[in-house]
Amino acid sequence: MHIGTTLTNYIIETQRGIQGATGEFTGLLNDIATACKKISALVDKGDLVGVLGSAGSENVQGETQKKLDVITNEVFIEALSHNGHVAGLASEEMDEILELPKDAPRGHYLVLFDPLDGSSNIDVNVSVGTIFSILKAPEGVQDPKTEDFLQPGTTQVAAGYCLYGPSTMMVLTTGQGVNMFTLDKDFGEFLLTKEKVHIPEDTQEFAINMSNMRFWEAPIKRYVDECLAGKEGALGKDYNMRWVASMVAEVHRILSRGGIFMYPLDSKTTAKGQEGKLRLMYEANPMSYIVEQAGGASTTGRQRIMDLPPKDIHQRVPVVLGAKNDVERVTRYHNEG
Ligand code: AHM
Ligand code: MG
Repeated sequence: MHIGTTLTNYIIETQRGIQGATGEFTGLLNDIATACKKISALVDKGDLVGVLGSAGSENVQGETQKKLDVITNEVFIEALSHNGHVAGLASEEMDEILELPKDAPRGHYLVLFDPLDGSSNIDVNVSVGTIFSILKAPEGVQDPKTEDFLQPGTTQVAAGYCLYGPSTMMVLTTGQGVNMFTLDKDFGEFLLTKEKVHIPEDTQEFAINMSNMRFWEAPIKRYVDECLAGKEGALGKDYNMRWVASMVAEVHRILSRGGIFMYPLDSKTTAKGQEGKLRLMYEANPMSYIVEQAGGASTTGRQRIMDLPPKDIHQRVPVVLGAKNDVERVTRYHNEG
C-alpha cells in the first residue's frame, strides 16, 4: 500500500483478498472514521462552540461526565447504529449495552468504545482520543445481550484509536500489523502516513502516575526504583519519564518511539473493590491488540491481557504494556512474588 492512500482505499484493498468479505466491515470502519472526524472537529473548536466543561452527570463508574464525553458518545451512536454494520454497541459512557432501534438494519459486528478517553485533559487543551474494539457477534445473533460482548481480547477482529493531538491520527489494526493515518483536515480524509509500526523490544522511557507510588505492589515499586536508579542500578541505563494522563497519547508515543506504560494494581483502587483503573473491554483490550501487533507485549503484570475472560463490560484491569523485554521483566517480578 502506498503512503498517502486514503483510509477507505486502504480498507477496500486489504479486504479484497478475504474470502466471503461482503463490504460490511469496510462500511463499519468508514462509519467509525466518520464519527472520529466529527469528534475531531468538535475537539478543535472547543470553547468556540461551548463544548468544554462538565455535563453535570456521572457515568456508571461514578465519574463526572464532561459535556464532550456525552456529545462524543452520541456522535458514535449516531454514526454506527443505522447502517446495518453492527448488531450492538457498548460504551464507557453507557451503563448497559445499546440495543439498536427496532427498525434499524442489523450487521454482524459488536463495537465497544471509549468515545473520549483522557477527557480530564480536555479543559486544559491536552491530547485526548477515541478507542474502539471490534468483535464478531455470535453466529445468528441479531439482538446481542451483554454476555455476547464478553469475549476475550484474542477474539477481536480489529481495534484502533483516534488521537486528537496537534494532528488527528487514526491508528488501526485488523490483525496484520499496525498502520497510522493522519487526517488531512482540508481534504476531509485520513491518509496513510506510517505502515507496519514496530515497538523496539527494549526501552529507556517509562510512563506511570508516580503520585500513586505509595499504593503500588512491590514488583512495580521494584521496577520503577530500578528505572530511577539509572546507570548505577540493576537495569544499567538511565531512564526518562513521561505521563500525559491520556492513554491514547501514551500508547501513541510508545508506537512512535518506544517505551513502557503502566497503570498497575494499587491499593487505592482495590479499596474501592476495583482491580486497577483502566477498563478491559474498550481500553485495555484494544490497546493490547495494537501493541502486540506492533511487536510489543501487554499484561496485567501477571497475565496476558487479551487472554482474560471478561466478567463485565465495565471491568477494570491493571495494565503494563509496551517494549517486550521491559514488560516481560515486570511480569517476572510479579511472578517471583
Ligand atoms: P478516562 O477514561 O476516565 O478518561 O480515564 C482513563 C485515563 C487514561 O487515559 C489515563 O491513562 C488515565 O486515566 C490517567 O489517570 P490519572 O488521572 O490517574 O493520571
Ligand atoms: Mg477512558
